[in-house]
Amino acid sequence: MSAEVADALAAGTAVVALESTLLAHGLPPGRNLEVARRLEQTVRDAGAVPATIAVLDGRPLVGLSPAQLERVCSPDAELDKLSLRDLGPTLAQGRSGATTVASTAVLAHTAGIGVFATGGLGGVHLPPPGAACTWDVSADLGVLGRTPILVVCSGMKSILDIPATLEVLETRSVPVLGYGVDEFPAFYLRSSGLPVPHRVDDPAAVAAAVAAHRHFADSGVVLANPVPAESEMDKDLHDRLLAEGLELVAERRVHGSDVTPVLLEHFHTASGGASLDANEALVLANAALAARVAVELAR
Ligand code: PSU
Ligand code: MN
Repeated sequence: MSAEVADALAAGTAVVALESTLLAHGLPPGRNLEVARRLEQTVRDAGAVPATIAVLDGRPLVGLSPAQLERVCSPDAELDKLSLRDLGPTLAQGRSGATTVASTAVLAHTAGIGVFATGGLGGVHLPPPGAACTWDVSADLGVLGRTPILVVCSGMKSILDIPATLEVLETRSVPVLGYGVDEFPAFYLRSSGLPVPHRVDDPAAVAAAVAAHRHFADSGVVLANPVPAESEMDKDLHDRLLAEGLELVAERRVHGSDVTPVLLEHFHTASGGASLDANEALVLANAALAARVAVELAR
């Protein structure tokens, strides 16, 4: 743990965990460092301490120095994408990697952090054309079922089967809250057309729901915050790029942990920057909201 994060936790100050896969594998080099710095600043501006999480040279780090943040965002770092299953082998072998929602949630909780901001949750993948079922279900869901942490996100990525993912979250007893909305968001789009199970309208209401849930269960809570309206992608463009992206994944036989980065990359290169703007705007909004909720919870 960085000294700053350790001091904040000891003093009971609000802390917000941030993940590194969205930086290293979800955004292009250059832009990622800018976003990483703005995310940390956004958390500070709202009165909380940011704790970006990654693994460098076999050490799990909670809270990065400016140089470590640069390394995570550098194209030369060639960081692995670490889900929870990869953490043990990577630490034991002294390797480096960026952490997903699953591994970040566990490291954050182990450190004593209860709030975490990201872009989009992993979930149940849509089968590429021609495939019936790939069994590609993100480890994010299993981890949220047994890790008491609040994840602030813009729903799950729209490249996923959203109704199926919501069903799995229900099975795992993970409460899903919609922030100021009645319809569940879909990452690049403000609505998936599906209703949110519970609507909340301010940070205090979120904190109250999280605290009440804690009396009964050790599962996580999802707070779904839609992309700001001015940064939402055009729905037709979105649907076209998604169909193309799924074809591409099937043609190139991409599978496993490469699917999400390949689909996001296709959106970013083929949308003329629109998906990048949306992705950046939504993670920043989620970091700001996470910090406000963390401040409420720390009261
Ligand atoms: N949010 C983003 N971009 C991302 C991710 C989230 O805006 O790249 C990452 C998270 O780390 C999440 C991962 O855990 O995508 C999901 O990967 P998979 O589908 O392989 O589980
Ligand atoms: Mn997967």
